[in-house]
Amino acid sequence: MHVDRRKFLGMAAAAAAAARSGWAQPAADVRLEIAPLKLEIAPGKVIHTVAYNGSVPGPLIRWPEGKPIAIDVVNKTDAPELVHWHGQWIPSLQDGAMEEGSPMIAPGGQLRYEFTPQPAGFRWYHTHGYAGHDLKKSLYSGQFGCFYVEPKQEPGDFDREVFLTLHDWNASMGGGADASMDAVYEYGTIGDRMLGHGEPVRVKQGERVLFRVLNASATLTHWLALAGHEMTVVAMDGNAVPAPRKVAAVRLAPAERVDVVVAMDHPGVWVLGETREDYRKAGTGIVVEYAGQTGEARWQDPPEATWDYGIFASGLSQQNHADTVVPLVFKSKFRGHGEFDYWMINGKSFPKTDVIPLVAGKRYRLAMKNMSTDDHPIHLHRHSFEVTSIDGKAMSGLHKDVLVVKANGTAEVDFVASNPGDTLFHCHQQTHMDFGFMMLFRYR
Ligand SMILES: [Cu+2]
Repeated sequence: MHVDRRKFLGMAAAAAAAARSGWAQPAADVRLEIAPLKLEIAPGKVIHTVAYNGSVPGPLIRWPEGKPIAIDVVNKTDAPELVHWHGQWIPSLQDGAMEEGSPMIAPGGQLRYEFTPQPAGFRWYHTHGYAGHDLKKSLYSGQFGCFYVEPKQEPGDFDREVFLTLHDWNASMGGGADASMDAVYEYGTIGDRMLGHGEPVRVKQGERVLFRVLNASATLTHWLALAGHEMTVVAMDGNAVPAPRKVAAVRLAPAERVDVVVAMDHPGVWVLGETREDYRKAGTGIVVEYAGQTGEARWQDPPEATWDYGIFASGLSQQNHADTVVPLVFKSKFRGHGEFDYWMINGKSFPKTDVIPLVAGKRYRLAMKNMSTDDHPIHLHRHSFEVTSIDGKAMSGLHKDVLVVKANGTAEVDFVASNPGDTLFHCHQQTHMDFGFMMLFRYR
């Protein structure tokens, strides 16, 4: 279903008229309050951050596909804010990205977002503010939450559903292997606690548990495994994959989601955590405890893990033809020791990147070439795309809204211009998006 722009504007005008005349608006379906929070992630370890409704993650929003929702957001911080509804096909002004024209919410102010959640699946919401050198702001903070858009019919081949969010805390600038700088962190959490300091996920033998996992880190890619178990990947970025596969570990770049099903067939107390020991020690993990089992949570290294999106895709047979190919070349500009690099798309940094005009209804192919030594989890707003090739290998049927384009690699994704309005494209790595790695598509 396409969004009717006139209808949307009409609703906004009616709301404005109501406000002027002093009528009370009907209560919103959801209310989010953005406010400072002291978050204790382990005894004595307190993070000073900003979050939604005093919790990390913010409240799970679960809402039927196609049913309009009204969400009031109140900003109780001293900086302008906004909320982006990641992965949803909604109008630019409701999308929560200032680059697309969505309004900011002034300190002390309030804004009602109104849209019709779609498509069904695991989406999320988060601030889309600028952090720059302030590594406490935007996605370095606790401003994120899960948004599950319920399909009309839930396949539901599982007994228990668990949402997990990964986040990294207390960022500072640090040196990478080369001379370039990036964010480094003191702690990691799944949910609001470090490994060993929160409530375990409690399961029973014989259950099939569906984990919906979001990497809400501002900059880090995480690898995750459940000791003693394999996981079947059934969806990526909330969309069912054509070829569900069993894997020993999953890789999640910033903003990516996976839905994995685990057959609980190995009783014990286990660690579901980062595959790398230093990250587990920093806190990235959670305990999974079978009923009736006690003792110290156990970890086992999974076999050497690799990540290949292609194994979850279909072959070539259903591949569509794109009307227009848009070449995008990613490069960095080293700015000296102790400073973040600048990022360029086709030789230009945002806001000087070209605005690319689209024609509604056409199918576009983004042909991306990463000429840098960093991976880039690229994200397209307000649309989903189909991955059509990675490093020259063609594929079809894999629908996502974030895709890692590997260092010195290539990738192609197709999308149909089916949701008119300004559409932001950017790297979801905060130090990249804040330093030039953004551009806009525009169509009416
Ligand atoms: Cu990037």
